[in-house]
Amino acid sequence: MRDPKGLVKELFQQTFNEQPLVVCSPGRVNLIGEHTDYNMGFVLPAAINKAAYIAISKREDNTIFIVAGDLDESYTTEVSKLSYSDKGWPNYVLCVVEQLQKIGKNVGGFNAVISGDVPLGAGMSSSAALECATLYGLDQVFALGLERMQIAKLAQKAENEFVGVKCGIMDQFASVFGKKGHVVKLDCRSLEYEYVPFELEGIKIVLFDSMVKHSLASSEYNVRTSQCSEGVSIIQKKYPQVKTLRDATIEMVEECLSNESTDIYHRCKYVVEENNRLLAACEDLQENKIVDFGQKMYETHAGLSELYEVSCPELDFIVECTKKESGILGARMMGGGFGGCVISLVKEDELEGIVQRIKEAYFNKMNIGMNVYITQIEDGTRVVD
Ligand code: GAF
Repeated sequence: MRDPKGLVKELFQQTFNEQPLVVCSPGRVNLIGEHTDYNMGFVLPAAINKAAYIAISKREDNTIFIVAGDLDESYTTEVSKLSYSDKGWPNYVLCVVEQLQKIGKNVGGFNAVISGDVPLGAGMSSSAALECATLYGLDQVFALGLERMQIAKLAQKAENEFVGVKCGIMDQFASVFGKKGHVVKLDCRSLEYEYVPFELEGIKIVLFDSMVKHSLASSEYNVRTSQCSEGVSIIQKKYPQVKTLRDATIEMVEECLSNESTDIYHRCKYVVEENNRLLAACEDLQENKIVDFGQKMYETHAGLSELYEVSCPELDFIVECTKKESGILGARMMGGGFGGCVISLVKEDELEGIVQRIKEAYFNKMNIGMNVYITQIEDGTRVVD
């Protein structure tokens, strides 16, 4: 694959004969705290060294001219009459223009070239990355005066309304606020956050990409958000102070939900346990107990697979393979589920053999060639040279 930064820059110069502003916004990993964001709990993501790139400049008229660097395709529409495209890809740019218009930040016409190296559909938030890059680029060229938090929120709204997934704010937040060498402990209720150093001597964050994305992914995501709300409504009858699952305890879940539908009980139990697990995992990190941290990643996977039921045979198989490797400290499915990646913590000196064995086992079992990404934690949305 071509370096996406060089690609957008070069293609922009060739197409529009001028120098653009180039912005990148990364994909993310999440160490622990899955499906907790829309339940107002905590998450522990980080921005990584795979990102969406946009080369952008203002036009004098009202035309939006977008080029997809990787597809050799382009799309034009008018700012005053935004029309979405059947091609799909231009819409990730247009949906944030629409969000800006809704809050009275009217942008004029612009030229843009987009590309990126965040694998699509692998659960590393490629769409959030592109939406955040576009918002940041528009903010810069039209001097809109947006704050980073506003960018993350607008991108989340675009995803909710345009893509139709009632996602929380984790992905957009991580992309915008990421910091090199750190994970972000984000409280999704108050939006207060703390950078926690995450540079573990001799350990790499490795993603094993299952290369599958089952079609259930977005519909089941919205089912999970509703099941959590239903659980909250039941708990509230006895405990009116519980506004979201963040406010519920395990005891409340047992008392109010264990005789309700098994699905609701299991979903809520997982979320409350996961939030507690994340808080304990952060203490592990502080005390440098990385083995305990890794163990909690395995517990998260079990919860996501058995209680939250968002895993799939491919992800479960990869996690089982990781358990056979003494050089892997912890692993679990990452993101919304039903495909995408398994995130793991791997000892660097055993990395090569481990990757080879897991790839081979996965191919033998599933007949699928897997991609493996060795990630680095980078800064969030930024202008690049
Ligand atoms: C997806 C969503 F976009 C996030 O908001 C989050 O809920 C995640 O799934 C699960 O933790 O990435």
